[in-house]
Amino acid sequence: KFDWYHYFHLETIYEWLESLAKKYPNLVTVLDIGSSTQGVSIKGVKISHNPANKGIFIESGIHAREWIAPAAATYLINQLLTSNEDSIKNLVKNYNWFIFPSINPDGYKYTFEHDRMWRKNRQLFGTARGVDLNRNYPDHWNSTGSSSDPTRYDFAGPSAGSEIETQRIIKFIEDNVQKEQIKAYLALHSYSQMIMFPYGYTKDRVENYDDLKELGQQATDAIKSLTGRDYVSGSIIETIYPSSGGSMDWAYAEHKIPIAYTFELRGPPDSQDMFILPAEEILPTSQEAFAAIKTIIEGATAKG
Ligand code: 0X9
Ligand code: ZN
Repeated sequence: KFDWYHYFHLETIYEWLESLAKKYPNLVTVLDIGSSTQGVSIKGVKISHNPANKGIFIESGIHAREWIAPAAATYLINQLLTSNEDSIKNLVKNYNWFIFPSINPDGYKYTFEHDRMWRKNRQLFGTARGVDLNRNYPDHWNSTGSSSDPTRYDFAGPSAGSEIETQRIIKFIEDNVQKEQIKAYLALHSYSQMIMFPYGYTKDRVENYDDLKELGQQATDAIKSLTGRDYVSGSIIETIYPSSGGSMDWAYAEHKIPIAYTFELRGPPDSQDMFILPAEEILPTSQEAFAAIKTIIEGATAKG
């Protein structure tokens, strides 16, 4: 039994993905892009109706403690597969979706078993552990908003792309970006209620800044009318803070994937632990994420 009223262990999420492939054999394939540092598979699904369609790649859970992100990714998968709304059916008809709910499986498991507030992967560095995988990508690596200190939460790793989890994603994108015509790279995080686009490392504006800003604004408007929540849209550096080595910056810069967004979903109303979102908020937060993604993809489709 799977739902959007509880947070689930990695194994349960993976069992659910497998059950979808059985239930929708002509539409859903489970993808296993290889194992993590500690030998756990990084799994996702491909939802494809027509091999010739353009692709949309979605990662979540790069930060282990942001539990709402994998939950919202599973909600997206479920909407795409079960909705009777024409506009949602069209999203499946017109695009191939590659959705990976937890691209840091070791970290995610660790937050269930040992430390709810763990963020990084579980690689060992002497007595310290963990690389912030969202600082490890080979684009302006460790230039700003990251650290060379393995004890810190924003440790960029010993070198660019050093981590197995990073290498798995890089290889998947490299192998598939042309073949699958991947046009969008979306990353799910929490908490700040933001819809962000490149870059994180510089204030220089990307070439399609105006389009990304406009689509981001439309997405925040969609959320506002759905749940009344205020989200803010802009580039990473102008909304949240400078940071380098993020996956989305890499996908945009290295592979020219033009539609690139990082979503910061909800945190709790007031708490010391902003990553601990009450389970009652999984559904509305996932609905917000879905509305934003739908708005962005439909808007990008209209722009051509
Ligand atoms: O610090 C981060 O990685 C993200 N914020 S979080 O609270 N979820 O940790 C936002 C920054 C995203 N930066 C890049 N993609 N470069
Ligand atoms: Zn995050």
